[in-house]
Amino acid sequence: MSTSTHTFDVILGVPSDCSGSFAGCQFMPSALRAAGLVEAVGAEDAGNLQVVMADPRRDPETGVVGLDDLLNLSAVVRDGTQELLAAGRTPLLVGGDCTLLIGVAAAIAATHPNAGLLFIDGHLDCFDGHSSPTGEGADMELAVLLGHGAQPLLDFGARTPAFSDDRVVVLGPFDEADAAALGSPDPRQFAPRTRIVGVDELALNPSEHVRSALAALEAAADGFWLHLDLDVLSSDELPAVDYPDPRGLTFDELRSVLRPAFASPHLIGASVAILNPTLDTADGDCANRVVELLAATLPR
Ligand SMILES: [Mn+2]
Repeated sequence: MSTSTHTFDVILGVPSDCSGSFAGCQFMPSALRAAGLVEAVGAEDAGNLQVVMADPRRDPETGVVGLDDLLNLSAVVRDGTQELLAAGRTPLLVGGDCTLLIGVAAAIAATHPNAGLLFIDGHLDCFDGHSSPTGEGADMELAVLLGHGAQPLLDFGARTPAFSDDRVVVLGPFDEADAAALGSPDPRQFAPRTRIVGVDELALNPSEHVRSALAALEAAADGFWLHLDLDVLSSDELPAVDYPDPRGLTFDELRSVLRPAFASPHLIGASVAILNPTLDTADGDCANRVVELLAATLPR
């Protein structure tokens, strides 16, 4: 296949599942490789980090599931990412789940201290350990990066907040009202300059919203990391996710968001998370669609 691209030069798997019960996301890196990820991205495959979330219990102090495992995982992700960023590489991290961002943010603080974050997700991920219905780290990592949440997770970072709020743009959440009803803190309270474009608004003009997100990041930050939680897609488009919801984007809309972001000269790296291959078809339809999405949106 002559489809290689040069946006990313190395792929690193982070086979985590933050439920601590091996619910399936830990298979995402191997499922995407089987679907042709490495060839489609045209990057070196650096294999998987050695991470495991094996404790499904909520920490009694913080309410966070598998807190010690999550801290260990974050250190491994930080070290692995920092080594690549410090060497001038442009990595694509493949989760796993969104908790990988806690380690990524610590690596960015060390190597690109003024960088920002383009966070594309169907959920706000701004619960804390107590308000989260599940206690899973992937319910709360964005709040942690913005300086709100369980103290051990905040203390893990080299600085709090990991990202200044004017350097964070959130695209695609459809759960703002649901999250608020469940007691999720509104990130505008502790990170008022965070730009949040909900899915309905985003879907009206994805190209224009990503253009303005990239302009805001360029003005406020020196480079940016892109994080893509695949549950920003409607579950009609990509059903193999842990919390399926039809309210998300179409593939066509998401391609419009990703293309300019992947083409930006300010991109320092990216992560993609939340495909559960145990919920996919035997032929890996969803894994194939995710690889096609990347192949269709990376510049070549
Ligand atoms: Mn997420």
